[in-house]
Amino acid sequence: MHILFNQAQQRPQSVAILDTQGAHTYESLWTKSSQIALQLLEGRSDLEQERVAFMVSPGLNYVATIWGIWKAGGIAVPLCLSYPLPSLAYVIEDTQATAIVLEPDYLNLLSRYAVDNKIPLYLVEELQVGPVTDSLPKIALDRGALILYTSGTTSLPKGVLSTHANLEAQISTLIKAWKWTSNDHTLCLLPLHHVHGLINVVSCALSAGAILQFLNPFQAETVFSIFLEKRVNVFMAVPTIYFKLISEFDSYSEKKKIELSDRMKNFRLMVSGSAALPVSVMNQWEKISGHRLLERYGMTEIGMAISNPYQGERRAGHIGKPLPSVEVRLVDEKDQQVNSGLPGEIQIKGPGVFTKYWGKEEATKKAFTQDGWFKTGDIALVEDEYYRILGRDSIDIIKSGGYKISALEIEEILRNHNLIKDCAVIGIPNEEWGELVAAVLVGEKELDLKELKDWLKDRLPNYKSPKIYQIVTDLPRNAMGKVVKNELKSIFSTTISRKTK
Ligand code: MLC
Ligand code: AMP
Repeated sequence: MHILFNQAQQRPQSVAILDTQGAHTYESLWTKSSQIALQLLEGRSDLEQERVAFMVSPGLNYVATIWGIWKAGGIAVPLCLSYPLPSLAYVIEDTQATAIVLEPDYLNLLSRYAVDNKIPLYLVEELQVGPVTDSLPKIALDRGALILYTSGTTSLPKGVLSTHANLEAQISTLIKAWKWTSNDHTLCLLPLHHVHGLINVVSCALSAGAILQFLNPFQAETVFSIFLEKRVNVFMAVPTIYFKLISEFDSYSEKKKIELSDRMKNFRLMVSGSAALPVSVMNQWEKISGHRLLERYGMTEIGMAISNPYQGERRAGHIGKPLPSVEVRLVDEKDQQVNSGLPGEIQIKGPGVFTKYWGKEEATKKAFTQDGWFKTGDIALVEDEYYRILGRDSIDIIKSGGYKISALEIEEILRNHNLIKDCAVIGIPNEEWGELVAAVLVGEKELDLKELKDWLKDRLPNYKSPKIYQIVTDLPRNAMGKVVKNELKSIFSTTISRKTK
C-alpha cells in the first residue's frame, strides 16, 4: 500500500490522527504499526495473506492495527463493533482468521469463543512493544489486503476481498477527484467496517497527509462543537447523519445558528453517499451550511464509481458522472447496453473492482458478466450526462442509515424463534433512515414484541433489527408460493404499525 504509507515517510512530524488520547504524528503511527506487524509475525517473515480479524474502536489503535496487519503481509478483517457474538463468529469462521486483535473492552465478548476455537487473541496495546527493525516483508500490490462483509441477496453476508492494488485505485481516484491535500482536516464518525468510513475518509485523509480526527459514537451536538473549533474543513457522511444534524441545528438559538453557518461556509468540501440523498435534505443543508452537498455513488465491491463534480454543477437527486478510471454502462436483463435515456442496471469495470467473494466461487461468478463487468443490481438512467438511481433489482436488499441489510438474513433469524411461524422482512421508505427495516410476522398468540426485540439483541446488531412490526394471520403468496412483498408494503401505510417501544 505505497500510496497509504507515503506520507508517513514524507511528513513524519505532522499530525496524522486526533482521537480521545490526543494528537498522534505520522511517525508515531508508522512506528506503532511496525511494532504490531513484528509482533503478529512472531519471527516469521510474512503472514502470507493469513486473515487477521480485529475489533478495535476508531482512533490511532485502529489505524495502527490495520496498517500493522498489512505490513506483516496479512489480510485485514475489520469486525463491526456492534455485532453480537454469533455475527462476529460468522465472520471469523468464514475468513478462517488465524488471529484476533482487540481492545480490552471486547475481551468479555470474545475471550471464551477464542479459547474454545483455539484462535490466539492479541491485545492491541500489548502489540505495541519492541524495537522496530526493517525486517518486514515486501508486499506485492496484487495480494489480498482487506475483507469487508456486505449483505446481499443471499441470507448470509459475503466477504468482499480487495487487493492492495484495488484499494490504491479507489483511494487515488478520490484524492484526485475531490482534491484532497495535506492542508485538509476531516472528521470521521462513520463505522470502519465499510468503505465509506475506511476508504473515503480514513485512507484518503492519511494518503493525502491530512489530519484525521475521530468521533465515536456519532452525536450531532458534538459534531457541531467540533466544527466550531475551526479546524475541520472536509466532511463526509450518510444522508441520515445530515438529517440528524439539520434537526440538531434547528434546535439552536438564532445566535448559535449564525455562528455555525458562518463557520461551515469555510469548509472546502462536504460529501454525501451510501444511500440516496433526499432533495429536501440537500436543500436544507445548503441553506444552513452554504454548501451544496457533493453526492456520489459507490459500493463495497467497487469503491466509488460515480460522483457529482468537485467543480461544476452538483445536481440534486443525481449521483453524477463516472469517476476517472471507472467504466460504467447501463444494461438490460440480457446484459445488453440500453439505448441512451433508458433505464438499466449499472455495471462497472475498473482497477478498483474487488477480486472475489471470499470462499464463494459461485457467487463471484454470478456477480460478473462473462466479459468481466461487475453487476451492481442498482437501476439507473442517464439524464443529460448525470446518472440518477431509480432503485434496485432486489426487494430483499434494504438500505437503512446507509447500512445495507439483507431481508433474507433477518428472516432466517426470525424463523428460529419458537413463537414465529412465518415471516417476511421489507424496507419501508423513511426520510430520516432511507428505509426502515419492517417485519411482518405470523406468530403464536403468546408472541410478545418486547421480548422478541430482546431476543434479537443477542443475534443481530441494532441497525439490522426490525424497527416496525405487523402481526398477520397469513402472508400473501403468489402461485409459486413466493411471498408478494410489494403487497406487504401497503400494510404499513394503511394501518398503524406496532412499534416495539
Ligand atoms: C438505529 N436506530 C434506527 C436505525 N438504527 N432506527 C431506524 N432505522 C435504523 N437503521 C435507532 C435505534 O433503535 C436507536 O433508538 C437510535 O436510532 C440510535 O441508535 P444508534 O444505533 O445509536 O444510531 P445512531 O448512532 O444515531 O446511528 C445512526 C448513524 C449510523 C446514521 C450514525 O446508522 C451510521 O453510522 N450509519 C452509517 C453506515 C455506513 O457507514 N454505511 C456505509 C456502507 S458502505 P433508541 O430509541 O433505542 O435510542 C456503502 C458504500 C458507499 O454504502 O457508497 O458508501
Ligand atoms: P454497500 O453494499 O453497503 O457498499 O452499499 C452499496 C449500495 O449503496 C449501492 O449498491 C447502492 O444501492 C447504495 N448507494 C450508495 N451510494 C448511493 C447514492 N448516492 N444514492 C443511492 N444509493 C446509493
